[in-house]
Amino acid sequence: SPALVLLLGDQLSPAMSSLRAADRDRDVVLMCEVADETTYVPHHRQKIVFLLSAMRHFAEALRADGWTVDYVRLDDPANTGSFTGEVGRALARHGADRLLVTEAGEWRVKAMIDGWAARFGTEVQVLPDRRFVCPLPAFEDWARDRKSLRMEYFYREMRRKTGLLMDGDKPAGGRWNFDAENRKPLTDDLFLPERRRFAPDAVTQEVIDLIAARFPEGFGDLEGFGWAVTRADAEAAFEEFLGRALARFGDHQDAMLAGRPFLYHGLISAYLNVGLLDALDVCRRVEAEWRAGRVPLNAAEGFIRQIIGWREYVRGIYWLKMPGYRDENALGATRPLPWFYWSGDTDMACMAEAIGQTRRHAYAHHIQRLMVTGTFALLAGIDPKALHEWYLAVYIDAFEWVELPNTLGMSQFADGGLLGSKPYAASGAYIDRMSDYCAGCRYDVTEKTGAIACPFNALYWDFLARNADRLRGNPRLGTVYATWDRMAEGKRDALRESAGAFLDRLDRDDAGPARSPP
Ligand code: FAD
Ligand code: DLZ
Ligand code: SF4
Repeated sequence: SPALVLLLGDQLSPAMSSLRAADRDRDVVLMCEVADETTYVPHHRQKIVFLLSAMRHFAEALRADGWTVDYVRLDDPANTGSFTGEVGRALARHGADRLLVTEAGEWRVKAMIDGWAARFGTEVQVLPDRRFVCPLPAFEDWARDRKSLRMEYFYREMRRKTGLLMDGDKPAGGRWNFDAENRKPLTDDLFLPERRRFAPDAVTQEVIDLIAARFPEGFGDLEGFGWAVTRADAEAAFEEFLGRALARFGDHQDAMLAGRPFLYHGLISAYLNVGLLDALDVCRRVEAEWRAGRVPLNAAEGFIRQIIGWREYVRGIYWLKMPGYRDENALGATRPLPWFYWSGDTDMACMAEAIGQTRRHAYAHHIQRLMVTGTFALLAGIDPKALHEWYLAVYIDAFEWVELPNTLGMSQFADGGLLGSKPYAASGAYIDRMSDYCAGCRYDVTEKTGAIACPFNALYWDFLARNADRLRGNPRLGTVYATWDRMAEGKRDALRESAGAFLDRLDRDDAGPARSPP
């Protein structure tokens, strides 16, 4: 009898270990669109369309390659709506006595899979996900007995292991990290590459219609969907990035410009995360651009560090620390997520830009996520779990293994400093330095208190004062606490009053008729 090969929606690569272990002439591949996966957070509708359309295209590619694919559609009347229900039905349908699956990317799904052998009385073979440079057991070895799990040291090991940007056993250019060169702001008159939009084909259009009908009030625009949904198009998108944007990626990695959502970023996280692009391959091609003299080293190094450094590292942290990790709340933050995170309706120009483009494109680049929506939530004391569910919902690339450590750890310091050595707290001055947002804002970034003062300014000091017991001992915050202590008492009071008034207004605006996520 055949084995059933379950292929999850973020496993769309012919290199999956489950496919490698299967027999194309005998076994059946199961792919299923299930209601539970489309609703465990209120996903951006473009994210659902991207996943389902990429799944449908990949199923066709597998069939063309000789596989038997059993594909269950979301609107199939017999669809039970869950992975467990669909695996149960398919095992019976095919008389399969064995299930093959590559390990899931999310704890929630892993927990389901762990229950299947007993539930179905079937052999369940869970295979490692080989799409990553660092296997999970190797990460555990690295983390064991280490007091501090800093990304930088992990990254150097990954450089040595892959040989990327290495000259013998030395880092190319004599340094591991060129981040100090990557903090240049941008001006609007610089050349900005146009980014290609992939117009929906008939398959994608059918999914768009399905999702529009099913989630009429769902979060996020559907018009303008332009993501690649096949390997070939994801390749084309990456080629375009190599040729037109990579050279400036490093210099302007942290910059932000109003009305320019993409700048010199890769726009490839979603493709990497679902298997349309391969992480190591992408890094090798970026290295080749540098070796050929077409892009500077700080661009190639910065990009490669994000992938073999941060991306691999956060995955390791996720599996090391789950399931307890998602409940951590080291700063005891409890404020509900403000409604404007969903609506975009706020008079803070930086927040309106970041949230507005998120609604339009299911995309914001790293500094917008970290230093705008993330920093605001940190300063305002937003419940990290509510914020986590927002980030998991709204971005095209959001899967819990990568999103949760970035949100809870890097951005909110809710893990007490496992990921970052200090909280990413900053006043409006940071945003003003790195963007052109403040010029178009009703608030004045240079004012510290009062009705027109930039809210980030007073919130910044209020955050430090509120969390002094927890943060004062942090050596990297020594000088800011010294500044706070030296401040005249009247000035300190005025800052805290200003912050208090802002937060009261925020709570009042949100206290109207009960609002739940779309
Ligand atoms: P580029 O700027 O072009 O970077 C290149 C690649 O590096 C990305 O495609 C991505 O694969 C990788 N990368 C960069 N930074 C990180 C990082 N911090 N962690 C892991 N990989 C990284 N990334 C996701 O893929 N999914 C998420 O759900 C996600 N949630 C985030 C939530 C918060 C609060 C923050 C601060 C960051 C989050 N990131 C997430 C990381 C990062 O913001 C995105 O990977 C990046 O913005 C994707 O756009 P890009 O492809 O244009 O990236
Ligand atoms: C995100 C998502 C969505 C929206 N829909 C599906 C789906 O219908 N079928 C599917 O197999 N996967 C979907 N996914 C991705 C899964 O949630 C993701 O593969 C797992 O959570 C990773 O463990
Ligand atoms: Fe954001 Fe403050 Fe600048 Fe307005 S003034 S855009 S709120 S940082």
